[in-house]
Amino acid sequence: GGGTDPRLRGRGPFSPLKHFVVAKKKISDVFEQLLRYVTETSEFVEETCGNKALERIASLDQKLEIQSYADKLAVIKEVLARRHMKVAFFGRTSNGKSTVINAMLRDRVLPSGIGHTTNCFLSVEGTDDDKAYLKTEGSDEEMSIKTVNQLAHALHMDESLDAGCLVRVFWPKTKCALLRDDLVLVDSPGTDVTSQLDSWIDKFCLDADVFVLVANSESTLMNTEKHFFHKVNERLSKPNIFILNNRWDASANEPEYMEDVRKQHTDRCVNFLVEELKVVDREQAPNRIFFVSAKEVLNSRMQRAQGMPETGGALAEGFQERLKEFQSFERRFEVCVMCKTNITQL
Ligand SMILES: Nc1nc2c(ncn2[C@@H]2O[C@H](COP(=O)(O)OP(=O)(O)O)[C@@H](O)[C@H]2O)c(=O)[nH]1
Ligand SMILES: [Mg+2]
Repeated sequence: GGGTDPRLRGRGPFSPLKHFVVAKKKISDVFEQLLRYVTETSEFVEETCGNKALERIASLDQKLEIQSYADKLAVIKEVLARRHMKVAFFGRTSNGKSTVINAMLRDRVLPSGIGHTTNCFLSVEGTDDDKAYLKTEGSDEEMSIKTVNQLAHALHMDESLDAGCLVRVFWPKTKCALLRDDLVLVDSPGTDVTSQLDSWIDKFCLDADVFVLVANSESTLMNTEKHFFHKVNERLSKPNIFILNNRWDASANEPEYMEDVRKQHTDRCVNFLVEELKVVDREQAPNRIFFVSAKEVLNSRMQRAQGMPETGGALAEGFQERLKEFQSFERRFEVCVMCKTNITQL
């Protein structure tokens, strides 16, 4: 008990992951205890085997059986401790993938913006170190990064980085609650780069637990975006997919059309998930589709972190609703991640 677990800091009061972290800790403790008990038993039986007076306590078969329990428990303990969850973000260039990830991490971790588009995949994972650094594919060298601009620069300068390679960004766990739960977030170069679709799916998607399609609410879902998820769907059974209709702040400029536009997008997205991909049923679909402004959420969270008021005055009409919608996405997302980390997967 107690609310002092550092993994719980920085979470909202209703975060399902909070409960999950506690539950996982308890499960780990139970297995830890079991393992200790079995190991002790195993050692005791080991001793008795060489002792004539005690030989009726356990046979050799029983001794081996107990040893095999200890081995199994050791594996379970390891899996419980290590299980990384991988979340992959897709969508066309400039829809706001990097901004969504930054908003979720509550920090400008990844470079975003027109000039900062990269060809490679970027993963963000937590490190217990105090510093941020990156590793490029096939190298163990840790390049330290101090700012996002430095990261963007490093990515641009490194000509050995091919399209479709992976750069791993390590970010201090102390800075982001999500990273403390061993979540790995993968940012993709954009589904408009289609030539290597199949190899991408093999390399980055087959082991992803959750997919987030970052769509642009100012335009319609593109065929390239859909095509990508059709391909993923062929390879994985019922992938967990969320659709974020990002840049929804733009709708505030045309409030008279807002409801119509929202309904149009929603119908298309529901149709895509339910009829085309068949990954969720109609009742569940609304829990997978959200209208958000990642840019606003990131800005307000950064402002708040600096002790400034959350609404910086310059925010567009309807900001609070969009913020709430982003938060409900995060809650649904956390539930989804939790359900994937199931003890039955062991
Ligand atoms: N108005 C608005 N701009 C956004 C939003 N999300 C991202 N942007 C901007 O769109 C540009 C591209 O975003 P980025 O995250 O780099 O897109 P990516 O190529 O999909 O990773 C950046 O200048 C962002 O600031 C949003 O919700 N609303
Ligand atoms: Mg990007």
